[in-house]
Amino acid sequence: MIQFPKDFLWGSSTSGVQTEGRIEGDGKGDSTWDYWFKLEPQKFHQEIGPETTSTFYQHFEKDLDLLVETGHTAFRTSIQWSRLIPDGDGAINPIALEFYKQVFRGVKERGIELLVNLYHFDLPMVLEEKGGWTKREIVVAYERYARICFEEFDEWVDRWITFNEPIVPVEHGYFYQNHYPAAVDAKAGVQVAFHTQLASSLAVKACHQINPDKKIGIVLNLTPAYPRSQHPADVKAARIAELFQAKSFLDPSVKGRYPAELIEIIKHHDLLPSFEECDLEVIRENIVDYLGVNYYQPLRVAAPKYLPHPDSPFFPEFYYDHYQMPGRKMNPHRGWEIYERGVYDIAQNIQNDYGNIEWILTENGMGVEGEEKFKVGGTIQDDYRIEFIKDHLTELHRAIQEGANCKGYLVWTFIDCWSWLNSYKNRYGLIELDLTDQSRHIKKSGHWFKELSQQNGF
Ligand code: BGP
Repeated sequence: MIQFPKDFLWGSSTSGVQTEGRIEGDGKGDSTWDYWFKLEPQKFHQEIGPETTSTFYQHFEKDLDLLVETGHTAFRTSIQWSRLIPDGDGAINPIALEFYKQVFRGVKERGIELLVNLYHFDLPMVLEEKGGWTKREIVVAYERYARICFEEFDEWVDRWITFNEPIVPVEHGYFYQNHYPAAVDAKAGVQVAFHTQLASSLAVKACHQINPDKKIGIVLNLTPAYPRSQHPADVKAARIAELFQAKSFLDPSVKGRYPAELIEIIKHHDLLPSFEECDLEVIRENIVDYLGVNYYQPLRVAAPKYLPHPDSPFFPEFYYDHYQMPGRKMNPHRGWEIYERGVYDIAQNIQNDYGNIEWILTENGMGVEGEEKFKVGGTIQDDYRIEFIKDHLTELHRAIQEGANCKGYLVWTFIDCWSWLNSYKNRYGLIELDLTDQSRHIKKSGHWFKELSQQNGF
């Protein structure tokens, strides 16, 4: 039997924007997702937008009971900035304030550790219209929003999170066009990344000022970049891919400074962001207390085959090609590689290069398209998901035995949820959501997860 340390946390992660939905009179303002869906619904899988997410707003009490039924000892969700402060930096929406208080109180009443994230890809549209994360004013608005959250909800929140996967809106908003504003603009992207980091560091500072004992962290999608081979050109490609993908937020968040090589590359392409000297001091002095780590699939790269066209706008892929390893293990239902060993490697990296800072595996899971086909006798028999979780936990356990400072495992996700442009395409839940009537049905993995949690291992 694989046994985890005492008090190891078992639970799941989700976000406000992916679960709450919207109802008449709730006072919520538009986020970039609400706006983009109105503008271009065809971009969203089956044209299902964020207002139709899994109705957690109305059903949260029952959903919180399901947390207990599936053995949760920890739960992570996010506050929607556009719900709490509809125009981003103006008045607080009293209905939202009450809603989040009820939810957070409800989690605590059930004896569950609560992790609350302030930002899961969702900016109030009013702020986006003013230039969003490209403008310095946004940092001030975010800091104010963060302070309001700390002051209003601190008594229920065990751990705060400043941002979820902050590199994702940079990549997809300014390079690959899967997030609004769907631009191709490296200079803006770098500025957005810098402002996001500064905002995160300021939130850490504010949190500690309000409650010095409270833990605050950032959630990063960390994966080592695995080179195709040990050829120096492949190894260099992997090193640079990791600078962009992971270290761009990992180093300033945990070490308080940016990697010198990343700064050199950014400078070389004339992409340095504008900043003030005191910003660097804020980043240096306000490192996180812990890390959340999301891990789904490895990043494999090779040295680039071609030189970029001299007129091409800058892309990180000037430095590496994505690489598909022959014979890789696949999740055919999502099209992602499965590489459990990645968890161990992440743990080693944190242990050896990041001072063995405390961390929680905050997202890991298996997305499955067309999951209804695995339904037998009314229950989804998701043995593949159980196996996926077990295999990753085995690697995590190995790392903990070797000294990794990991305090918990949160699966993505508890009830099947809406996911950005993919909408409801890939199902990840321990609990099935029937979109026709919004009913919830515990999957085989949900029952198994309860045993896992109760036995603290498997
Ligand atoms: C993570 C995000 C989640 C969720 C998950 C699954 O990166 O933090 O919000 O969307 O990915 O993604 P997908 O539904 O695209 O498979």
